[in-house]
Amino acid sequence: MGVVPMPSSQFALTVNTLSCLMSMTSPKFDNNGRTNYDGFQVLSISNGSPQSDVLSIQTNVLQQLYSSNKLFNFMGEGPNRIGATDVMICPEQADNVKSLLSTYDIPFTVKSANFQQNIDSHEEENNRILAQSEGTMNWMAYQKLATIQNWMDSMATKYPKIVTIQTYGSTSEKRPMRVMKISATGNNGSMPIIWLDGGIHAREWISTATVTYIANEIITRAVAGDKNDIVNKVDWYVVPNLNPDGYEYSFTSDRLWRKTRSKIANSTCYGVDPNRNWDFQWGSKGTSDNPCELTYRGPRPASEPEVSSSQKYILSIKNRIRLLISFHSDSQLLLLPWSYDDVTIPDKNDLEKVARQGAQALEAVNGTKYIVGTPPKIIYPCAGTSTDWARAVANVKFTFTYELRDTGKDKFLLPPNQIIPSGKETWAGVVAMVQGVMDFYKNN
Ligand code: 0X9
Ligand code: ZN
Repeated sequence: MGVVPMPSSQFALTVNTLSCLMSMTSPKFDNNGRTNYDGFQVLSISNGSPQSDVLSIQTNVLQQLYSSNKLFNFMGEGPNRIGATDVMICPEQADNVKSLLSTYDIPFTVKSANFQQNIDSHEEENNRILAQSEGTMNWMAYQKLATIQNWMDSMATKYPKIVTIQTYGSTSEKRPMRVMKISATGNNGSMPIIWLDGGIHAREWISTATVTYIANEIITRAVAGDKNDIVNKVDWYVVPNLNPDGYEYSFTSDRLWRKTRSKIANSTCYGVDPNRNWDFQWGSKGTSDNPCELTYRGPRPASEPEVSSSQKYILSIKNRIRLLISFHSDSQLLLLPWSYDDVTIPDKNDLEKVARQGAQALEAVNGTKYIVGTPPKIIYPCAGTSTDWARAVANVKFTFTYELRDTGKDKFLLPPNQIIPSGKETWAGVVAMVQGVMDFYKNN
């Protein structure tokens, strides 16, 4: 393929002159006040082969389009190093962007000609299944926040010796921050802790669904008197919704909402990326200072009550935490520190061994493949993440991030019939990781 030289300054001008009449930062609303993506297109832009000139030009073009933000909103968080990058374009700019990509020989396909239709059919399917269960918890569909909260309470009521719920903070919109503690030996505060959290990013519904699936597995086993070490030799601390305001908002108002819902001073935009807001390496690579962007880091480290209360709570139990896993989607990755920059941790081999055991056990269930590595190497650097903070500040040696299903087909609109298969395989992956970590501490 012919290599088109990259006229950077000239190109920047081209990008700046493009804009959406209704930009992503002031989106359209339907009659019910919900954000509407009618006519928005999704393009899937192939990433080419690493090292090729085409890739660097493409990365450059994408980077500039991305930082001009008003143009379109990435379905992901920016150019990925793997697979394809999905971008969303407002109707007014679709032709312009497509011809720009063609000019630079960047291959793309139109993945959706009207993204609102994809959202609508995903929602109709989920609502149809939800209607059959009338607010009772199950893993056939993505559950509303209230259903998840009620389920947590009902587990604690039913199995008070095993399950306890603690509220450790409250959100910008005054929702409780809640952790479910599961302890087969009775929550006496002496066992090593496995920490799992989901829903940091609101729209990544499969993360919350998978985390509750796993919690349910543990409870079921504990109730049945399972004698396995993963039930009896550890306590599980599970936060299904680390960003409850955002989760609720993604159900009621904007299916693609990612951030918290805090009000930002001097801005019309809301919310902070809670996975850029933790107080370690805050504000460095892969973070934005623009409140209207998806990766807005916030006005200061741990500005979000969701993050500051989680930090405080994790610090209060840090000496017992042996393994901390944050769940996101998508791309099927199992990530280890550091994410803030391409810096190698000294005990990389220990973490990689555990991650590989996890990925292998996960794959053995349904054949689903996960890539193990660090964010800067396989996706992009990003600073202020939960798992970097837990490792650096809370001194937890084993911290990991799962990017769950899929590899790009449906992304955040993952069909509900994948919740159980995802739950089953991820549970197997987590069990293998807990065993790996327990083996490590037995021998060290
Ligand atoms: O950008 C992110 O925050 C994560 N990807 S996502 O598509 N779910 O938004 C990647 C974060 C990876 N790193 C750590 N959490 N440490
Ligand atoms: Zn995420």
